[in-house]
Amino acid sequence: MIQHEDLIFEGRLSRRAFVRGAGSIATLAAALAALGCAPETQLSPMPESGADHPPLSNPEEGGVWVSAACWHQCGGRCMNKVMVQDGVVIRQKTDDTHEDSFDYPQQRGCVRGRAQQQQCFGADRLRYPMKRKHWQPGGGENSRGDLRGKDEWERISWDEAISLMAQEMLRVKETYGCQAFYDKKPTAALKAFGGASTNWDTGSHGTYCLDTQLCGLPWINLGMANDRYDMLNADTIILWSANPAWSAAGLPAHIFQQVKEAGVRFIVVDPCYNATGQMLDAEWVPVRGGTDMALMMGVAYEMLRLDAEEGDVVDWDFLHTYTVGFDMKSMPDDKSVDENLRDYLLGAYDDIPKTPEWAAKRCGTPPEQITSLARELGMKNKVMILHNYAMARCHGTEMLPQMLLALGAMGGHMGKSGHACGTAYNTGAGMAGPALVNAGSTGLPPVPNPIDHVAPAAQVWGLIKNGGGPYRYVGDWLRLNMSPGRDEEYPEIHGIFHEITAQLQTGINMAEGIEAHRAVDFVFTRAQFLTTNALYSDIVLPVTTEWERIGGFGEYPNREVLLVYTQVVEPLYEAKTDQEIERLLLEALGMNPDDVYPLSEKQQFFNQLAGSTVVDADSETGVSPLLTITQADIDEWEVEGAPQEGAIGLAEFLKNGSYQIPRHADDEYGFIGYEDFIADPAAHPLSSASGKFEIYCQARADLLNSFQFDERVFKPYPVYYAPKLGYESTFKEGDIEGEKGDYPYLLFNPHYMGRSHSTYGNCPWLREAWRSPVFLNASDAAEKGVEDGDTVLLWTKDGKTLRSACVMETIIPGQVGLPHGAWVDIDEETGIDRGGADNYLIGNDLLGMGASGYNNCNCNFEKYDGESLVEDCLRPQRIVDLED
Ligand SMILES: Nc1nc2c(c(=O)[nH]1)N[C@H]1C(S)=C(S)[C@@H](COP(=O)(O)OP(=O)(O)OC[C@H]3O[C@@H](n4cnc5c(=O)[nH]c(N)nc54)[C@H](O)[C@@H]3O)O[C@H]1N2
Ligand SMILES: Nc1nc2c(c(=O)[nH]1)N[C@H]1C(S)=C(S)[C@@H](COP(=O)(O)OP(=O)(O)OC[C@H]3O[C@@H](n4cnc5c(=O)[nH]c(N)nc54)[C@H](O)[C@@H]3O)O[C@H]1N2
Ligand code: SF4
Ligand SMILES: [Mo]
Repeated sequence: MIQHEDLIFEGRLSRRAFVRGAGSIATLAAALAALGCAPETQLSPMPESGADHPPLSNPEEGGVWVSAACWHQCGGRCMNKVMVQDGVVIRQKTDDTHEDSFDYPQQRGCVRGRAQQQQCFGADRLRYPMKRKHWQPGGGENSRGDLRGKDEWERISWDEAISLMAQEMLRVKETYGCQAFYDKKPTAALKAFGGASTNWDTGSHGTYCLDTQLCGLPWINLGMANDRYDMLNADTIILWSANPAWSAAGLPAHIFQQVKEAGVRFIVVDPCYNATGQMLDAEWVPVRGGTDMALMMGVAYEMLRLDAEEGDVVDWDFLHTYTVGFDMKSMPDDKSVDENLRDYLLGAYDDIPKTPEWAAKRCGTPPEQITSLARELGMKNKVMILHNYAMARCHGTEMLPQMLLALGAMGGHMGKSGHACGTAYNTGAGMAGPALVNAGSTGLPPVPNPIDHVAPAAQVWGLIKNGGGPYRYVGDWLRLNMSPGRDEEYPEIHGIFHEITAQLQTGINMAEGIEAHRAVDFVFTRAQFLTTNALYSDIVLPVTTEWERIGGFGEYPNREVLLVYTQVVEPLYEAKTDQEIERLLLEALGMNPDDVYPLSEKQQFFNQLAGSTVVDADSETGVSPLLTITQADIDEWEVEGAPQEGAIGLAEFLKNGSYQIPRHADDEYGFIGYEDFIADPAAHPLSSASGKFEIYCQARADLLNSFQFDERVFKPYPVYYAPKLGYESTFKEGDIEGEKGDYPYLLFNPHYMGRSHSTYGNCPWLREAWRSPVFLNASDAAEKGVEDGDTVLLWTKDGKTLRSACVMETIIPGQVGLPHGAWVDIDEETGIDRGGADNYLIGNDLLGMGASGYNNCNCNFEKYDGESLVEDCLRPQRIVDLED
């Protein structure tokens, strides 16, 4: 076993060297520094003043570069290489496999990728299985659930951990059935054992999860913007609720920079002048969180007015050929009401024309900017609307996907070069089109979850805490479709498993989640650190990082590259891989692990390699094998397989760490979203009932109305309504002309550069380089006597947290930004979190049709009169050391 002291970075790696390379202040502007910079980071000692670190004479002697995973849900996918010398990582670099150019860009990593070694070798890595001292199997009083999160830990052996877990799992299954297990994402072993109850959440894509394919958009609206070269053909790109400088770091953000340099104009529509806006010198159209529906309606109204007065703004031919429901001229056959969006905008049904002034009262955007956005979107301009989903992760935005679609269609901005209306999401931001190179599959058989209890996210912790109860089943978009609502009974949950996600930290309603954890018989978690899931558990199993595994492919690389990584070090301490853990558990449960995992991890990786393909116009299937694999390779790997011919040799691919397709402007890989449909709508119908874009969509309205979470009945076309939590509720009795209420500010949770959700939230380097403050508008702060750097108490009706203030002119007044994913740190006496955890402030409001609503919560803040916060990087990590 490798010893801790051999690996720990303190003393070997200079924190200052890292910070110098990465930029040191977590302001929005610092995002610029986070984009891929110099290809190599010097990690050999660079002594702090007064420190006594002996320099290595030749740090590279005997070192080997290895392709190292960067495996999180971080929005990018980049090359990461580390130099390993005697089992220790001494250097790190990103893609230098070829020169960087627009045609053949390097896949450069971001600041988080460079901190990855603190994930693998972190001082807070879990080293051995642990049991909570007062927990005993058997349920009831034995579990002392009230002590979860406060109890002491005991080191136990793997044998003891697995046998305790198996004993409890068998007991609960026998007594209550597997429905009494809860797991947000059950793994293959748990599903094979009988499955678990779970929950759904609108998560990443907000209301785009609510079956937008019924109105003709792709599933969760993915993939129908244009190839990156086509961005150069646009006059203007509107980044609507999108901040790729943070949320798609690595190549996508770099491509946007180059498109800007080529002369394309950018606009950002956002509550703050975000890092991308600053990077691209964009025009800022400010909008309050969760009020984009009002803004879009004001813009659409202005387009109609300008078209009537000046002509050539609205593309009526486009609307009447490719969409239904904009006006009475093209209504869908299945309509249930004779109403349409145009007449609604003009005020035909409620006597309220949706003028810029009407909109501005709600969204805060100056009316003249609403008019200029309308002009910009006119049919004569080459415009791309590229959106991300923050604006749809809001209460009251169920119909937002149809409203944005209507705006795009009014200007005819789909299916043509230089025009687009689609997403700028993660690695696909600005880079739409089918993948040109793909990994193969592992060959593992799929294992379905036999339990079909899926509660809404807002309700699940309450249901667990209260021993089950009635809920409305509506399916889960992750199974590709939601389902019509029906009444169900959520079972009494006896055991919680955390296997893959950071659910207690990243799911909403954390305070009630902690109570739910304290109410069950057992909580079993596997983790790399004492995550929030682990903190409130009974048995915690140490799991390896990707650096300690045989190898793999980062999920979701951009379309032009396939990245691969290989093992960096042997498993640290007593950590085991997820599959090793599951095999042990299956065996202890009296099952045959080979039924669930018939292939070794090595064979699975080999299968993925052998099955990798690259686009090939000459082949019948359109693809051919990526890799040349010889019999000698197969013998050396000791796996099953057959030799094959491909574009690159196995060893070369693994050493290089990627296979990338060089591009050029006129190559055959260009892509324009919806091009086929626009060329011939009858031959290429969309996924809606009419085969066209449905601005009026009966099927989607019927589905959403069947959920019945809300007494509201949705019209089948976009209509503005004030959600129970949103801008209107920051006023007394929701009266936006009246006085402000108890929670007068809108809270949103930007996905933060220094973290990937909660991942890296424990990383000291990143805590220092990307401090996690609360973003406040300067005049709001001044009104409360808060200055930059002051400790601020921030609260909602559901929780309280402390953060230091980052006071900015570049955030719309009334808006408060709390970065997503910071690790909670609750003072048990006061109940105040000192960690800045977003979900500690978000409650169990099941509003509208179940949108998680992170981005239009209501909050208040004041200067904190208690003890000031210390810098997060100086706060102790959650380290459990039972050896000494
Ligand atoms: N308030 C608020 N909440 C949000 C959001 C928001 O904007 N605001 N955003 C939401 C969104 S879009 C998303 S996608 C979710 C993300 O929610 P999660 O997927 O829960 O986010 P992560 O924090 O990345 O959690 C991944 C966990 O897996 C662990 N892990 C990493 N590698 C391995 C491994 O190999 N094996 C095992 N067993 N574990 C591993 C990590 O340590 C980490 O704890 O959060 C959502 N929550
Ligand atoms: N660094 C980093 N990158 C990530 C992640 C991460 O945790 N960290 N998570 C990844 C994942 S899984 C996801 S789902 C994506 C999420 O990516 P996005 O959906 O883009 O989410 P955010 O980055 O929170 O918000 C994007 C921009 O929208 C703005 N915004 C917030 N609310 C509103 C609103 O109501 N209206 C408008 N117009 N704008 C609004 C924010 O200020 C921000 O500038 O990011 C991915 N990339
Ligand atoms: S964007 Fe993601 S994959 Fe790329 S270096 Fe950063 S954390 Fe790693
Ligand atoms: Mo996400």
